[in-house]
Amino acid sequence: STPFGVDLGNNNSVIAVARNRGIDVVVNEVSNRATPSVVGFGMKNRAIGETGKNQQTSNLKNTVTGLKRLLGLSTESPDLQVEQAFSTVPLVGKEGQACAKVRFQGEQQEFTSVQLVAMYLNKLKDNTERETKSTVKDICLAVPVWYTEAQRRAAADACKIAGLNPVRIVNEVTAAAVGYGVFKTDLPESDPKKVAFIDIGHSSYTCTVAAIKMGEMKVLGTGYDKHFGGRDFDKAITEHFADEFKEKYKIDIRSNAKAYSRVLAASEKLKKVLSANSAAPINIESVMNDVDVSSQMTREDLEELVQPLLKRAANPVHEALKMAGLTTEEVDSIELIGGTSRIPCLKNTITEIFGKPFSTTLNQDESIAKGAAFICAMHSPTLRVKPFKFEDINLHSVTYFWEQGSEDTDHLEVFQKGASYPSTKIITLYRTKDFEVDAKYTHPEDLPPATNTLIAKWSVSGVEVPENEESATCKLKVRQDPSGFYTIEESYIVAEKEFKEIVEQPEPEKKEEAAEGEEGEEEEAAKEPEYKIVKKLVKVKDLNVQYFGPTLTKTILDEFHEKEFKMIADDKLVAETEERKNALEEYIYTLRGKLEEEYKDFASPEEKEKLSKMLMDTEEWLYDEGYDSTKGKYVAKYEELASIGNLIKGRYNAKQAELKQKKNEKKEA
Ligand code: ATP
Ligand code: K
Ligand code: MG
Repeated sequence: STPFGVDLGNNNSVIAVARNRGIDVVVNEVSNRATPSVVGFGMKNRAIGETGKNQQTSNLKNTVTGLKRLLGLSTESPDLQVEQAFSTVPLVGKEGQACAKVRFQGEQQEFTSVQLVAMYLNKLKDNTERETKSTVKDICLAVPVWYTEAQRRAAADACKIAGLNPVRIVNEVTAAAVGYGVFKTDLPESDPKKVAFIDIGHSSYTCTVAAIKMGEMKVLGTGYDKHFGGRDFDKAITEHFADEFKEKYKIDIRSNAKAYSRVLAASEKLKKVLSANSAAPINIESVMNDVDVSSQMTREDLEELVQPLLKRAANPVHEALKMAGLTTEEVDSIELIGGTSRIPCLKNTITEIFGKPFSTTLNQDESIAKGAAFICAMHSPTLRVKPFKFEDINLHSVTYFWEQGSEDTDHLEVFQKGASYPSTKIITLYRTKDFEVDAKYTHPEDLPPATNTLIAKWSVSGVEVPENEESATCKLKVRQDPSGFYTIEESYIVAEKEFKEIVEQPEPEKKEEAAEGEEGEEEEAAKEPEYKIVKKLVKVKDLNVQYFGPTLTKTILDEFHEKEFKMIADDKLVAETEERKNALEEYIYTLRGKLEEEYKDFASPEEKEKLSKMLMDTEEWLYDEGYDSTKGKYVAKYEELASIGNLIKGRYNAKQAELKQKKNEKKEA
């Protein structure tokens, strides 16, 4: 399968693939290099990506946005309220999971955040397979650095429902930094360069500081503001105009979802214009109550409006630097990515924070997806990529707990905040029976509110105490894996075994001297090497490790997978039905036209009369009963017309061929 990297953006997503020639961004069905992160639900089918975005204003109540923010969000989380404020779809809870409530295929339905992201990923996959004419199975998915274990697991589950194999979940900015390290040709060989990467997107702001040299990258520190992005700028502008329009036109767009959403869209546009111009207009016809609104904003107005936001830009940078143990002076280079980093006052703010200008080596919009595709390729058994080593940084200390046995403690902080991952540790426990292990965040107070402090539970079974021993020595291989998941990779019992080992004889130095007199003795010693008995710990039995964590069970994954592919089949059938209907309609018009022109001498008057009537009847049917019919009926009607149409066409074509031949014969003569 083609290595596939996805930058799942809250606003739009970028996909890239790795091929022999390199890493390419894949365009979508309308040749855009980014696809709106939108899932819309209709009477019959879903509209995902571009089509969903196109239908958004006319289908606000059933168009789900903010997929990435919803993913894996618990209903207890205050962030659900934040997202509800940006969403036009009611967000509800089902068994603790955030769901969107929509009307689909004529019924009220609820879809979990994991299902929604799966729908979207499936669309991206489908698009990539079509564009690259290859199959896509393995995926490296980029997610925000602030995703918790539960959110990362939800991301992996969404991939699985979409029929994808998540070979790695990677932090977005880490993926961009990998891309930087892989493609930049002038990196130092030894003393690594310190680079600060800043990503300001639609909904969040991240600063990641990394040490990079040829073939190697290590994340040193990360800071973020989860609620700082382009959408907050849009909201500030919209709220400003909401007040202005209330005063000026006596209309309250806040009371009208559609009006508010139109002003929001216009505000985003205005914001973008202001990135390149010093002033920009806003004009919306009949925004509500038949009122047309118009106004304008200058770059200074905007800057004034977003002052409270700009003040928050420094904190994530300082946090990242603190974690990295670096000062702004020690940072060699600053890279800005993400759509919102195009805003001039934000650029100035970043420059002020560091006290130096930034570079633009990376493509603002595509570097995350490209880095992710490269990482996916690193995991591919078939594609060979340039060797590159990289390590990310752990943001939360994690402690593993067990029921105390004969060891002197019942827990151990295994992974520290600020340590690098992937990383592996071995824990030794002395057990007489099967046991359980829990992993928990060490400092719940550092976590987003409503995060479950329990990361996972494992039950380890198969423990047998070896003969002549009091307990089994159980080894646990605990790992923070490349995706950042806290795991127990394996567990096994070890026991001391005795081994006979040859004692290495030091090469006798006095060989030459001894050669004279004590020949006999020397020879005998060489023939029979000396042995010693050594005791070694060896694995004597593998134990069963069963994981219980925030993932969906196999049964539910299978159920969701099945549902998803049923919806895909429905979408496909709707698209094909529409296609056949259009084909029928078009055939009626062309055939009618030709019957009066080029075919007119090739049909008998009876045929003409019969066919004309059929064309008229079918046309009437199309606008009446056949307006909303089945694919089969459209095909049948088409074939009915074509059986006569093709007969006439055949005669016409034969005549044309005959004329052509005559012409050629004349030429030759
Ligand atoms: P996130 O990373 O937060 O999940 P995302 O990856 O979808 O979101 P990006 O694609 O990096 O976000 O950026 C989208 C944001 O950038 C939008 O809010 C958009 O309005 C903003 N944006 C794009 N172009 C410009 C511009 N020229 N000036 C100002 N803002 C812009
Ligand atoms: K994006
Ligand atoms: Mg982004």
